[in-house]
Amino acid sequence: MLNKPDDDSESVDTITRIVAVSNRLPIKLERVKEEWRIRAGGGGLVTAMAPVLRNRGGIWIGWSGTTEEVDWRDLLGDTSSEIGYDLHTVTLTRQELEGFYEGFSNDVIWPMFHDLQTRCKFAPDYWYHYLNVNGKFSDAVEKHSVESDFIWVHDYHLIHLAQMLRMRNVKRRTGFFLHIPFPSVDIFLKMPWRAQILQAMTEYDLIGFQTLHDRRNFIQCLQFFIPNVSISGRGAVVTAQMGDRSFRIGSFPISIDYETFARDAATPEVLSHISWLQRSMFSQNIALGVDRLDYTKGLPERLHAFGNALERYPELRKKLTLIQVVVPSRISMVEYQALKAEVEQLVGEINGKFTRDGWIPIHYLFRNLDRNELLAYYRAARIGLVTPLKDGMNLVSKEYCTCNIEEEGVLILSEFAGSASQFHKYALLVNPHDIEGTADAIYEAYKMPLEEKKYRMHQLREIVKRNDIYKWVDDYLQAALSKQLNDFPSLDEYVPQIDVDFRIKVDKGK
Ligand code: GDG
Repeated sequence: MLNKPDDDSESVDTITRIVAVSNRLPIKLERVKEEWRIRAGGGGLVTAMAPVLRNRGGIWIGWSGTTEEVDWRDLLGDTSSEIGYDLHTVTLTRQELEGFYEGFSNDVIWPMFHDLQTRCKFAPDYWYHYLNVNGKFSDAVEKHSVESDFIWVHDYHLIHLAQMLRMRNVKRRTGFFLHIPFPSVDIFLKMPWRAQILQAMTEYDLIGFQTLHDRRNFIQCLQFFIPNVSISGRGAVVTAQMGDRSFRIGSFPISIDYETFARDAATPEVLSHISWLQRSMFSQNIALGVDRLDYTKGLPERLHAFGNALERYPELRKKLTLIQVVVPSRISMVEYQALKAEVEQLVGEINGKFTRDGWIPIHYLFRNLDRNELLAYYRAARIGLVTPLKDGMNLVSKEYCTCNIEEEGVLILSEFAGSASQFHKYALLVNPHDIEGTADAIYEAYKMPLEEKKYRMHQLREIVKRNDIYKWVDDYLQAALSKQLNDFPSLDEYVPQIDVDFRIKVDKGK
């Protein structure tokens, strides 16, 4: 059972509604000439949260994705009624966005928590913007939620939310989930605002991490900074006691909707895409990388490893083609532009060196794929190359295995991806910094007997199937509230999720 909270906030038994809070709302906004278009967003978090929120009176609070001043009320009202839960926006100015999002979130916490502290820009201004915007989010939570709600805050942009609520005496039960890794104490010590960040995390009733490793790092930091903390319990969720306050700390590896991915990968549309792919490729053997443009994903290291494999194992030439999909991300930031240039230069060098007789070693795509295209690549690829320098979990590794329905693919996985804690026995684990070691793994995967490939891939797919996104939600809610997904009452009849496409005229007066 859950420890009784030390304040008099709502008992867990009476909580019937979830309020999800994340930096971005689960919608995609597009301005097309004089119109705003809103589409329901995709992605793991939306898939995971939608069943908890939809038709259960749930709420999602987040930034709309634009700094333009738009009156969202009508439009979001319509969208809410279609998707089955309410959306509320937090508006941000350009300056706030730069300081809070691009600055503190993405230039301090993101590199620091991925062990890349030399990339951090510790600008004092960022910190004040971060606190200020967390304050804005807590205003929105106070305004739109009631005491019997459970406030589920997602990710590193909003670490201070529970603390701000408590400071304003807004009584809510709160949970936090960190989607990215948590660093070791030696790295965390470098953070100028380390004590404040740590203290703010302890203000939640439940803090969730992706892996036991992240949870251990966090607990070690707590014990370093807060001498009177004691930890009790065993298993995935333990209890921390600090004076008369207690809270829980757990590990909850996030996942994907296995059934939907596996089903969609088997459709005729995906199959026809695969035949097109195989006709247009010189070689039948595809190695695949799918990553957001980010320096944590190990893109240059992977390209070096592929080039090294072609160099040292000539039999791979004309036989193995790498398709590298890079999804544009944070492209306004200088370091991301530099990374793009580096990746493109490397692709050019490797292709320039090894291209022969119509075979091009690396097919490089810098864009978003549509879903069927992505699933076709996953299903067709004989090698999945997932080699981040550090990753909270990495959903691509899970999607690749799930969609590889012929079970003839091999997953090459970085030991620094969170998913390695679940996949270590059946993937080929590599240190992404070890160029020759990764090149050897590519060759090993290429040469692996079919029987062994099938055995390994089957085991990997079983792991994802048993630990899907619904189990993740259930485990988190169980730890937070001793409830499961089905315990949240449905207010209405089930309404299937609709891919909404709303339009709103741009008000030129604003
Ligand atoms: C953060 C953490 C953690 C990619 N390309 C396309 C596309 N995608 C989708 C994939 C996948 C998602 O993007 C990427 O998720 P990851 O988990 O791999 O990475 P991050 O974006 O860094 O996510 C990470 C995650 O949060 C969840 O907690 O696992 O560690 O860093 O779902 O499918 N989707 C489409 N076209 C593409 O071209 N449609």
